Amino acid sequence: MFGRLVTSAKALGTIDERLMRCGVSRRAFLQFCSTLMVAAPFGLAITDKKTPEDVAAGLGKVIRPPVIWLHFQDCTGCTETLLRPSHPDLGDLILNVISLEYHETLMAGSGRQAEEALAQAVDTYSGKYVCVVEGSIPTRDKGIYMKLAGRPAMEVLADVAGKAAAIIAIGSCAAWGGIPSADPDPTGAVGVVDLLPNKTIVNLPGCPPNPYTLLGVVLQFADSGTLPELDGEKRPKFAYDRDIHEQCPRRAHFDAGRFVKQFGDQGHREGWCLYEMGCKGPDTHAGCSTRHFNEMPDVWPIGIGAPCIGCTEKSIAFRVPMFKVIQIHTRATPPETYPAINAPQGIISPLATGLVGLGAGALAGAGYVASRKFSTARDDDSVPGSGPPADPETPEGSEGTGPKASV
Ligand code: FSX
Ligand code: SF4
Ligand code: F3S
Repeated sequence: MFGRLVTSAKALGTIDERLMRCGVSRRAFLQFCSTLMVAAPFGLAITDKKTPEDVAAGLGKVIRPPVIWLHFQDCTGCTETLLRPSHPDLGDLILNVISLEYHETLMAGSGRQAEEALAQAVDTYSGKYVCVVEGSIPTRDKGIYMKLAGRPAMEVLADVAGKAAAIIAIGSCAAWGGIPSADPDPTGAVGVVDLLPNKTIVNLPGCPPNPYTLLGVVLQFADSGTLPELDGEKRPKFAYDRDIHEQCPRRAHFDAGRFVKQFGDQGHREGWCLYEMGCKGPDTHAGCSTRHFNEMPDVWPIGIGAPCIGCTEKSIAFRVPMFKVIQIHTRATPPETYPAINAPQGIISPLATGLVGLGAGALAGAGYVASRKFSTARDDDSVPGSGPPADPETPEGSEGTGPKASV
C-alpha cells in the first residue's frame, strides 16, 4: 500500500481554497459531488456520506492531488470523456479539483518545454503524485513504434510510473492493450500491468471508462492514501462488481424473450433486448447501465440502441466479434428456457380483452400503450393500434415476433 499523500508543495492547497480562488460556484461543486456519489455509491470512504453537502465538506479539505498523465497508443477518448461533460463548468471544475501537472494533449507547451515540464513535475512531486496512464504501450521491436523525446514509451513509463505514489491505467488500452492490441497487433501493444507486474496498479478499463470512476479513485487516494478494493482484474469493485445485464433497462425484454432481430426493425425502435444483436452485457462487468456518460440520461451504448461490445472485459472487447451472440455465463437464465414468443396456443379473443379491459379499470390506459408496443398480431382487432405494418418491406421476424397472450 502506498503511503499517505503528503504534500510539501504549498502551491497545491486544498480543493476548497482552489475553488474559492478560481471563482468556482458552490452549486457546481455540489453537482460534482452528487455525480460522484452516483458513480461510487459504496466502496469509497469519500462518497460514503448522506448528502452531497457532506461529501463536499470532506472533499473540500483534501489537498489537490498532483497528477501526471502519460498518453500512449489510443484514441484520446479517455481524456475526452473526462473533460467533455454536458456542463462546461464541470470540465473546469475537474481541472481545479486535481492538479494536472503534465498532460501532452492538454498542455500548451511542446518540444523541449514539455520535456522540461515532465521532468520538473516528476522531480517536484517524486513519490507523491498519481500517474495516470492512457493508451497501450508498444513493445515489439524494442518499442520503436512510439517514442517521446527520442525515448520508447516503455522507458518513459518505467521512469515516470516508477516514481509515482499510485498508478492508474485508464481505459482498456492502458489496462490490457485495448484496440491497438487487436489482431494482428502490429506494435505488440500491452497494458501497464504487463510491463510493471510488481507495482500496485488500478485498472479502469472501458473504451472509454466512466470519468467519475477515475476521479473517485484519485480523490480517495488523495484523502486517505488508500485505494479501493480491487477485483481479480485489478478493477475497483465499486465500479465493476456487477454486470451490465443485471441492471439493464432492457432486461424485462430479455426475460420476456423479446429480441431485436435487425437494426431498425420494430423491436429495435421499441427498445427491445439487443442480445441477439451480439450484446455482451451478460458477460461484461461495468456500471454503465446505471451510471451514464456526460451526466445525461441514456447516454451509454445500450441506451442509444447499440449492443454492449464488452469494452471492459479483456477476453471480449476487440477479441470476440462485435455482433457474435455469446453464451450466457451469468445468473441470467438462458433465453431458451423462456416460453416461445410465437406460442402456438392462439391469441386472446376480443371478448376476453374487453372483459379484462373493463375489470382492469385504471390499467386500461397502460394496457393500450403496452399493446401498441408489443402486439404484433397484424390483423388482431382486439388490440388497439395493431394492423398492417407501415412498411410492407419490414422483414419477417422484425415485426410480428412479439408475445401473444394465450387463453
Ligand atoms: Fe480511446 Fe482511451 Fe478506448 Fe483506449 O479510452 S476510448 S481507444 S480505451 O485508451 O482513448
Ligand atoms: Fe440489456 Fe444486453 Fe442484457 Fe439485453 S442482453 S438485457 S440489451 S444487457
Ligand atoms: Fe463498454 Fe458495454 Fe459500457 S461497450 S461502455 S461496457 S455498455
